[in-house]
Amino acid sequence: MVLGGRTFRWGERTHLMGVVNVTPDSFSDAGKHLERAAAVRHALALAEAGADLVDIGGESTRPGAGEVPVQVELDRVLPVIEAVRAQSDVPVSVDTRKAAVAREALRLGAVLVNDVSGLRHDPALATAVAEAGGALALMHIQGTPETMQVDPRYDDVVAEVIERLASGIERAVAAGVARERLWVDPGIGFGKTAGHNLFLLRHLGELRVLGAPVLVGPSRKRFIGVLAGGRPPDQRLPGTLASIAAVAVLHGADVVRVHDVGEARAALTVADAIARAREGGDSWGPPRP
Ligand code: HH2
Repeated sequence: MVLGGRTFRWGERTHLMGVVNVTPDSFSDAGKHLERAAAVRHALALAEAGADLVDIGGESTRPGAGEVPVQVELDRVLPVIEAVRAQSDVPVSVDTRKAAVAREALRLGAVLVNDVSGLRHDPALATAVAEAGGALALMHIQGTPETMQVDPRYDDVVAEVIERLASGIERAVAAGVARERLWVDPGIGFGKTAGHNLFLLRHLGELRVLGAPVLVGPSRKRFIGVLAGGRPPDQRLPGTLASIAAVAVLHGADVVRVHDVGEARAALTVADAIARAREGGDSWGPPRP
């Protein structure tokens, strides 16, 4: 798939989406990049470190977070998108649930809209993407960020996530988004217990029935801190790298959304090579079937 002038060859390797939070309250890097220049510097550094695209967001969706007014979100993300587009050819995605923000971001050159509500928050978002000919990542969430971690329950987490993503795909296509420009994401940490997250990561490959590239974002999330005995977000890099390497070897993800791009790139180079190793030689080839 060609996105923002770059070709993404699915199956060849795990691609990297670098996280740029222009927010005062994100769970992992609160306020570090709220200032415009800092956010732009950070995005350019992620591109330099090997990000295949950078995901710029102006609303935290951490557990318990409330909604940010449209104008505030626009004021946070648009100048950053504009500056990154002017200074780099790295493709830009916008992390938003709102059609108004998506529309303006696409107008300024963003090529993908990353909607953590999977079109549940603002159905007009699909139309905005369709009109711009953009790509759309649909993420699964149970509930809303405000309440999602209260008591998440599923009978069959993998099947229910797939079913909801499938209905999101149909709604996006009905609104005019090209099917081949849709990505899916199981929404690690969005209305899920640690057990649900681990099971989804283990079974990520099953999302392939949806016929769309699979994006996943375990980076620095709470379940990693819990497994490591209660580490805070800034000490969750080793666990994050283990999670994306595991997913790469299991052939689960086409794109991983990470905060630490350079480290993730180094880890995935090894994990991708293991996943593609061929017997009796120094080479590795296409992924095993
Ligand atoms: N996770 C977060 C935000 N956006 N988008 C997708 N597609 N998948 C994810 O797993 C995902 C996402 C949460 O991480 P972060 O942006 O660092 O935190 P916050 O929402 O607090 O800004």
